Amino acid sequence: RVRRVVCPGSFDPVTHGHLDIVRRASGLFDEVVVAVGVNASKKRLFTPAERMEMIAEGVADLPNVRVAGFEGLLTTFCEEQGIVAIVKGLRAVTDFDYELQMAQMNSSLAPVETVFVPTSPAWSFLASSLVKEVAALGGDVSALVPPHVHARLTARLAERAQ
Ligand code: COD
Repeated sequence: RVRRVVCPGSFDPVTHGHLDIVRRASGLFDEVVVAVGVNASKKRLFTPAERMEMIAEGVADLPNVRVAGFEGLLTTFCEEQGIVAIVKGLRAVTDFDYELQMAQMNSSLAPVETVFVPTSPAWSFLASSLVKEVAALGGDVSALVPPHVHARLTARLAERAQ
């Protein structure tokens, strides 16, 4: 049986922290779906299509990884796609409370496990929101995201500043 898992998130934009988790999941499981949550009510810097393109470029060398969008409940997506587990990166104990709550809620909704992968120490402080904030204030985030993401981020922030 194919072990298909999902790495879900907003990925606005994808960072080295996300890509590290996806890469490690691709080594552990047969197939990985990186699923971009499309939640219309939230304000995002990038559209779902842009976020998916940036992820696709970042995982192009991983043949067992594909990118998808999902709307609504993650567990519904898992059931539709034959996904057996949700893979989440854990940065610190502060992530744990909320992630445990979501894992338990999700397993009450559908027969899906959650697997936690500890973040690499190099990326433990990384969050898309902080990357955007620092970049918007002129800080150098080029070491925190892949070059193609950095280029798009710089361009989008320049558009916004006009
Ligand atoms: N190192 C390691 N992992 C990281 C890092 C890092 N530096 N940064 C992020 N991650 C991992 C985490 O596992 C994180 O969960 C994931 O990447 C995605 O991060 P974000 O910030 O892009 O995404 P979130 O936290 O906004 O995504 C939340 C979901 C979309 C997964 C969640 O809201 C969801 O499942 N929504 C669907 C609706 C639903 O089913 N709701 C009920 C939930 S019980």
